[in-house]
Amino acid sequence: MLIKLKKALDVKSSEITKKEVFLNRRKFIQSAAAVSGTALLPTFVNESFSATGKKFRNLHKTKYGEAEKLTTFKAITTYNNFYEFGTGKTDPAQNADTLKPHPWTIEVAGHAEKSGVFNYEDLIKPHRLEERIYRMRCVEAWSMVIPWIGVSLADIIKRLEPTSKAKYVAFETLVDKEQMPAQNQQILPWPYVEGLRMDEAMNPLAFMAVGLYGNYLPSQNGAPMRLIVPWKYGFKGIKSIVRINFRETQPNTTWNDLQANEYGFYANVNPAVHHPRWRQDMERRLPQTLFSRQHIETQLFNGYGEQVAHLYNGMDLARNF
Ligand SMILES: Nc1nc2c(c(=O)[nH]1)N[C@H]1C(S)=C(S)[C@@H](COP(=O)(O)O)O[C@H]1N2
Ligand SMILES: [Mo]
Repeated sequence: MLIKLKKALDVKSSEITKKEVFLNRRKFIQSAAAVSGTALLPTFVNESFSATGKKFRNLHKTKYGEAEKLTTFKAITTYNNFYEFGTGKTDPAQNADTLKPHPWTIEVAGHAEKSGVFNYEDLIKPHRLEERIYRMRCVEAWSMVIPWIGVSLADIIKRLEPTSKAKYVAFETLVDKEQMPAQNQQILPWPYVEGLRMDEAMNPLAFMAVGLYGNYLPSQNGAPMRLIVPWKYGFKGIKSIVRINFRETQPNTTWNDLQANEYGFYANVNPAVHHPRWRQDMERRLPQTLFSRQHIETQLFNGYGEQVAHLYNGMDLARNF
């Protein structure tokens, strides 16, 4: 049976008066301990993952993005979309210090052999830690080049052993009004949810980021772990993930639920398919200055077509946008 993780975590110590609440909390702690202690998770110790605020060590450099000019750390960490902390671009950097990314647990549910509640360290640690420089393109027509640290999403998924029934994988962000104050407002339906078709999730480019510029993810960028799908618009890159659910049917996604005619499930970067309210064939590469507007042409699949175009063979991308 899967534990209602959020219920247990939402309980403030001042509210733990009823025996029932106390027992639920105990149950959660025990089950989390049971999962993290079992043999299914190799207890491979990699100090580079210890959550002490130290820089990552043993980083595997990859070929991804070698020739790219990086966006500044300042722009990457002060111009954000993370509506759980407000809708303004500078709100996340100003407000996200209420997030407590350590300790962190992730519930794995649905059609997989290894379901249950995982500690963040147990989910991430067994995998090779890589640096990958990816171009990121927001649906609002700005873009950045970000040196992410993280692990291959396919590696994580393989270890969770999805069954043949798993055709999609869905992700959910934390819901906690104290850690994410803008969740007190009905800006979006919470939790923020996203998903991928299984073959998209297994593509070698799909990545679970845990850091950037050699350090842990700043909270405003989705600590402690967030999805990176560089050939899709930024909103697919769901932040601060607490749940991974292997499904037989296509999951709901936040922006598609909200405005289906503007935001599709696939959300592949496509200069030929415009958003109803603005064009998608150009983008502003951040940071912009007065002297350099940095307007550049948007590329199909954000320039990653060679690696991902085959996933959409035979699909009409203007219909499946
Ligand atoms: N939980 C959550 N994830 C989210 C969002 C959000 O509002 N909430 N915004 C998305 C959008 S629209 C973009 S462009 C990227 C921005 O990521 P960045 O701030 O790290 O550049 O995060 C995505 N992930
Ligand atoms: Mo976005």
